[in-house]
Amino acid sequence: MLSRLRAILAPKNLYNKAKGTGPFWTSVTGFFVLNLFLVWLKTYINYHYNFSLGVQGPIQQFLLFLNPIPTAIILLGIALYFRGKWAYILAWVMNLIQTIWLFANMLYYREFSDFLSMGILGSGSSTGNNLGKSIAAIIRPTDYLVFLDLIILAVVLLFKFWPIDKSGLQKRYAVLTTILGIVLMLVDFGVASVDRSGLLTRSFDNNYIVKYLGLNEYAAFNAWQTRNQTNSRKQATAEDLTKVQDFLKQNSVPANVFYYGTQKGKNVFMIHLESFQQFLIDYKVDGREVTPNLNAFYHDQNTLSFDNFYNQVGQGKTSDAEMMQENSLYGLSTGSAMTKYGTSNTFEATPAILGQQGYTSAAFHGDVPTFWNRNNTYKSFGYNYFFSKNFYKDSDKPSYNVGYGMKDKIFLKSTAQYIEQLPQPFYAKLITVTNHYPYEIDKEDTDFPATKTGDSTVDGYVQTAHYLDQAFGELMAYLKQAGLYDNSVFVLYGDHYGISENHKPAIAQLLGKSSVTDYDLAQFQKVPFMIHATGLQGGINHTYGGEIDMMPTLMNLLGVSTDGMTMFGHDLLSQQNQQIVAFRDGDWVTPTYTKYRNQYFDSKTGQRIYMKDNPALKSTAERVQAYVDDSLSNSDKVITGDLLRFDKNRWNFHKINKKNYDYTKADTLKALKSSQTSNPTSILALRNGQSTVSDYKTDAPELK
Ligand code: GP9
Ligand code: MN
Repeated sequence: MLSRLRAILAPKNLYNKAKGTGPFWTSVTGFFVLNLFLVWLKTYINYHYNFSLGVQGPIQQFLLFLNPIPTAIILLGIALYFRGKWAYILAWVMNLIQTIWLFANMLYYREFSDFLSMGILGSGSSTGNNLGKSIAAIIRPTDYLVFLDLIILAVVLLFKFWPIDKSGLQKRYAVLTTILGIVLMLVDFGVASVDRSGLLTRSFDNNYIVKYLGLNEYAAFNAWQTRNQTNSRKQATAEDLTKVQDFLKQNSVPANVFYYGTQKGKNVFMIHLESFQQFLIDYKVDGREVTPNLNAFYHDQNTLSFDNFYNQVGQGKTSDAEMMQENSLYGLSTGSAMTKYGTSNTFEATPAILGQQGYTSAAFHGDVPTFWNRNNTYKSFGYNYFFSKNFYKDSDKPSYNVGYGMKDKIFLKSTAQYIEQLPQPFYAKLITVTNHYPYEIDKEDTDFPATKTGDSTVDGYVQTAHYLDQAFGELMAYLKQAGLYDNSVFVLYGDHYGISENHKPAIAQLLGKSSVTDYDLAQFQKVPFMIHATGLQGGINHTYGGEIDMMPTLMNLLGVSTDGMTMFGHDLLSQQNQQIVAFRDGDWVTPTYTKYRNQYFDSKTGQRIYMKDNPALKSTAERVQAYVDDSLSNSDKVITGDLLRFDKNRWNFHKINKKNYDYTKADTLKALKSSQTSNPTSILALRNGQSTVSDYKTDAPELK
């Protein structure tokens, strides 16, 4: 049997023993061509089946077909410079390297609708464990097929079915092959640049780079971009900051005098609703409200509820939402800014600003402190305290955890012991996590019906959202009991989508539509933003905005002057708000037009509109796009150039010294304790040390 196979692959009569050469397909060149075909084939198949690149028209189709070839030629072509078995081994290894990159991106894309960046890979230690957990859940057996050829080729080579061509290729042919690869790459890039100008300079979307240039070029581009960021810090000057601030000044809007300062001095609860989308508000399954507590809160007359509020995150997901919420700076298109710049950069963040107004600040999260580099970034943001998982009793118990961290009900109940010790006024950020992909929930934690779209990653979403809602309800009941309700402002926001665009049929079913358009997908990026305070004049507010606008809106309500602050958002209560919502990839929404995936829609009707028959769209779109591009790139400059380090004496802000912050458990508990006498304004101190923890009621079965 084996010898038959061998005979078919390398028939003796075609094999020249003296020269050590056989038929073409057994030669080094033959092996190179075979690997080239295989790498192209699997990449091209996956372009169609695993990535949604939005390919339109024959030029893009052509580029998609072509773009796996140039780098494959260059990489596999390295083998041609070698002789004998090394040539075969190297070709195989080059196939393997490209396949691993393809495979990793297939999995990553399935969940995040984006490609892996060096930033994400570089943040491996801070996000790796949880990322790994998600990947295990999304892998499909057929994914491994990309390795099938490698296994077969390895067997064929190991058992010598493939006779080694010892003669090798003449050097000049190897060089010519490399040149061919480079020429094809330039052709690809040339055609791509005609179809899409500024592809690399304005690249807000990794999908574009892959669609036009290919997966390997994307990797190289991303690595180059990451290196540039290191250099751009070195090159940045104080003048760069002045330019950014001039741009911000030109686009600034005045606060709303009716609201300005009405919440001065109150505690602030910043409640981060994980993966929570706006469509969940008032949504029902089998006649039951998914989120009755949040719905009541949303419709409360003392709640300002924004119903045209969009998430604006990029690859950094939660961390981008936090970056916007705390700093009014966008995340980066190259991966989490908190992970890459959180440790080293200078920030002028909300906790630090409020800290200088007499506030105590604390962040609470039921996950490990390293995730998204929070343990370092929060110091740069000026958080006095960071209570992460290890601050909570039994937090490692398996039954207390699901998905990415502690179950919300247990987590929020466990925060009470620390909240009651915070000197007032305080700024407390509570980051929930149970409503996180893949939306797992233990049976005993829910009696809520799953949806029946048949998409297993979607159907649990309403159950975990319902659980989050109950946890929120319990927290609010406690805060009322503990006397913290009336003197606090509650800010609630959803950080980003819960259901990615990869689940279109399920999304259509959830929305009760036969199919979804790109306009629907843009709408699907809406998340809740609510501000509630006793006595606040509330109502449903239709102003268009996004996460970037949270900080200025809050600052004005608290009566903290925003003059001189480097913020890219605008107060959503300002009557002169321009209402331009920028997405991280350069798309945008305004009350009139929506640009999504390079298509334009009427924001009110969802009708697709075309520039050629609509001059009004053309002029507006140009103006809006220019603003969006400037806004994103100026924000990027602030982060990549670490420009706030130059912000000297421009306004009344004192820089944070990260060394003054310490989140170890022992020191945190000590500091909290001594604050009870040095600044006795906490609920606990005001009650002469009588704890409120027993006021916290939860129906969490794990705590029974
Ligand atoms: C983990 C949590 C999840 O700590 O904040 O982050 P995400 O995956 O949503 O970006
Ligand atoms: Mn999140």
